Amino acid sequence: MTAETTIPDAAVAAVRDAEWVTVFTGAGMSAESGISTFRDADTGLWERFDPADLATPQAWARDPALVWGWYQWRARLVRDAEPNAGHHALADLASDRTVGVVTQNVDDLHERAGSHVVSHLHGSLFAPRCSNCGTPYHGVDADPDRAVEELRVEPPACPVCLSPVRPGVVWFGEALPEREWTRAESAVAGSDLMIVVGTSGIVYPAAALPERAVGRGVPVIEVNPEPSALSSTVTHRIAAPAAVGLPALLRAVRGA
Ligand code: BV8
Ligand code: ZN
Repeated sequence: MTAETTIPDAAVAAVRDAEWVTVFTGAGMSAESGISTFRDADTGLWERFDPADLATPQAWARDPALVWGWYQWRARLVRDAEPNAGHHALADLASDRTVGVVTQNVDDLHERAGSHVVSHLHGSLFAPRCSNCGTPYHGVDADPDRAVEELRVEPPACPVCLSPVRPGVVWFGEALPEREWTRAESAVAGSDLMIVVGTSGIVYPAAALPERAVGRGVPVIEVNPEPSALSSTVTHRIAAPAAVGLPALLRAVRGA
């Protein structure tokens, strides 16, 4: 992407006028931090680890060590990664307006860049809990740095009821945590601009949030190098990667 990323003037004006921005992000937000997305053909996580095998309650029931090992491996990749210029631009955007991040991502890169994350719709790699009694698990054996090379790692046992500890993420077929979903709905209902970054817009009910913003007459700006399932719905598109498009948008808003 060349230095002169095309930023529509109307998108710059929409950010300048906004007092409360909801930023809705997906896996593409973390791609330039070296974290694979789910559906990009060449690097997509899907290609190496079939979602039907792993990101479901059925996989967990069938082979908890394989599922636990995969999430521990992913947690270590995130721990070894850094927020990218896109994460930092979003944190900077909040210096002169209210910005709340609603993310589908299970990494902590927004937080590490300094953003206020209103909602982790699909949970977090860093919040393991008991698969039976739900007690949060803080044992040192859940430390991603302890993840071993091979994929299969036996999950720890809950100290309260001895059931296996599971990843703190939302699997396909599982309901989103009530609190996270309600906080995301409130953010979308109250904000006067939405910026959508790095999502293919095919995972529901999360993907319904930009549609709700448009339905409220709120401008929606999409930052994605490729068209997505949301592209026909959004108000403005910035066809650029997050770490290029978001800093360029911020520079344009600041009149740089
Ligand atoms: C549920 C955590 C019901 C785990 C994830 C209709 C209504 C409701 C549900 C459904 C429905 N239709 C189908 C369903 C079921 C399902 C679903 O939506 N399936 C899809 C595949 C069709 N939904 C569910 O199962 C949800 N639960 O509905 O429960 C229920 C209700 C009551 C009681 C019981 C049950 C739960 C979904 C949550 C699944 N968990 N993650 C884990 O991480 O392992 S979803 C997973 O996909 C990630 O969270 C990821 O974020 C998310 C979405 O993918 P994207 O983020 O968009 O990433 P993707 O790779 O697809 O796209 C990347 C994009 O980035 C691309 O556009 C690319 O161009 C762009 N990009 C690339 N590089 C860059 C970039 N952009 C910017 N910069 C770059 N550098
Ligand atoms: Zn327990």
